[in-house]
Amino acid sequence: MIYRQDTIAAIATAPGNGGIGIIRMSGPDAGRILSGIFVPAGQAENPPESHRMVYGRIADGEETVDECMAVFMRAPRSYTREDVAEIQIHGGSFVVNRVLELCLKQGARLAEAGEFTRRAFLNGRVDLSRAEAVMELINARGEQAHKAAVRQLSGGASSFIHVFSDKLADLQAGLAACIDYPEEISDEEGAGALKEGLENLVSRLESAIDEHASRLIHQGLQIALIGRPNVGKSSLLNALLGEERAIVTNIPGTTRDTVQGEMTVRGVRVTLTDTAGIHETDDPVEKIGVERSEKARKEADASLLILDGSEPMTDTDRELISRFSGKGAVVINKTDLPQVLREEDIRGILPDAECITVCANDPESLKPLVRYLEQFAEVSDQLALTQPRHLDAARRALAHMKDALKTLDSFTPDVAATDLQAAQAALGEITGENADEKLLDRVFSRFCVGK
Ligand SMILES: Nc1nc2c(ncn2[C@@H]2O[C@H](COP(=O)(O)OP(=O)(O)OP(=O)(O)O)[C@@H](O)[C@H]2O)c(=O)[nH]1
Ligand SMILES: [Mg+2]
Repeated sequence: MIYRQDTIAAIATAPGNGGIGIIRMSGPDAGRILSGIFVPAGQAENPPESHRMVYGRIADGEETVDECMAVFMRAPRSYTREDVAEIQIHGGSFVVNRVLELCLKQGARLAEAGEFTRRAFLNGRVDLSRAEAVMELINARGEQAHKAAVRQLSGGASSFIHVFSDKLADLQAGLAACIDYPEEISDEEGAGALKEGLENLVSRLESAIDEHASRLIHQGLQIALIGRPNVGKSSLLNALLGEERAIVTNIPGTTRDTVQGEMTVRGVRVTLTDTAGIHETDDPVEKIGVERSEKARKEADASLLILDGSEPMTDTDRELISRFSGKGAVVINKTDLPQVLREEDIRGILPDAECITVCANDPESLKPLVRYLEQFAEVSDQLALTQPRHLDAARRALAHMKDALKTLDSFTPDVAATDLQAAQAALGEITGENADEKLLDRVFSRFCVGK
């Protein structure tokens, strides 16, 4: 594995102006470079004593570039397990870039995306799944995503994989015994015990691969609001979001394109898509809008078919109800007005329809609808594997284990042994025990520079 032992530097804070900007360096020359540009106030050592924040200034020759706080962390007690220096200056983008340039001039190399964390991994401070959790935590956009990242960062995925792969190793040892001592262990006897153990592991791994939960955590829930024009789709979107996101008028056809907004339900990010009212039209713009409504409905995890409770059912309503497939509920809106639409009429067309009544003008009336959405947002907070990359590796491991089960049936233990080896290798990709340069490039390219 290529590991360049040079000193890297990067801006660790987000681009743009901010209260504080941080420049970070890691590598054998971090201390030397820091002392080349840092002038501590008073009599402090330079580079400063390890793990001590020291006030001073950054100087370019005689010129003062900024006031700063600097800290030097001697290896191995640092994020990367190398010598690390961090400089906190005022967070203007010009000054931050200027200090970075000074570090580069003194011999540092500009870090690549995720290179600090990659070094932490290569130096054995964290395994791959914990290294990835750093980025998951930075990218978390909801409570559930945050919780999953913290679990992963504290070793949730790693310990699950370690325990699991130890059990798999026990089975591999048993299998090796069957292969090596065929006269002592009969095929039926050996394969029988192994099969039971393997079936057990297969079902454990199967329940750990929860695609739906992983999608909820990483992409959130997609909900489409559909219906004919003027039933109150945009009003409902605004009411759920608690803001005037979409234009609402009493003119049918107000919404011509999809409009999205985000809310949080049970810590899961929910994207609501308001759509153009579905109706027969020759208007080319409206036609595209209607097509987009259909697309939003198909792509959503669930849809809400909105009806106007104060009006009799129209042909379009009837058609939409009869075509309403997949997950979702029929929402009867405008309950503040005299009601002419009856739930029985809806169930006459769609017997199992889940009907919810609301008034978009009354936030209190939305509670049953929000409770309905909550059932789609349930995520166990015990999940060990939540990241798509981990699920992909676990799925491959599972497939190899199932292949091994089949080959055990046909008493070919040596083939099963190869399958179990492949399963172990796939699991090793999760923790990084089995990670090549390409895999690491793929993982760390998702990181930001400076992390
Ligand atoms: N009384 C009453 N009026 C409502 C309610 N919800 C929406 N409206 C009114 O119904 C009209 C249409 O509302 P919109 O939210 O624009 O309807 P839409 O389904 O988005 O319509 P299009 O964008 O044309 O497809 C507006 O005049 C709203 O004020 C409600 O719960 N009660
Ligand atoms: Mg609308």
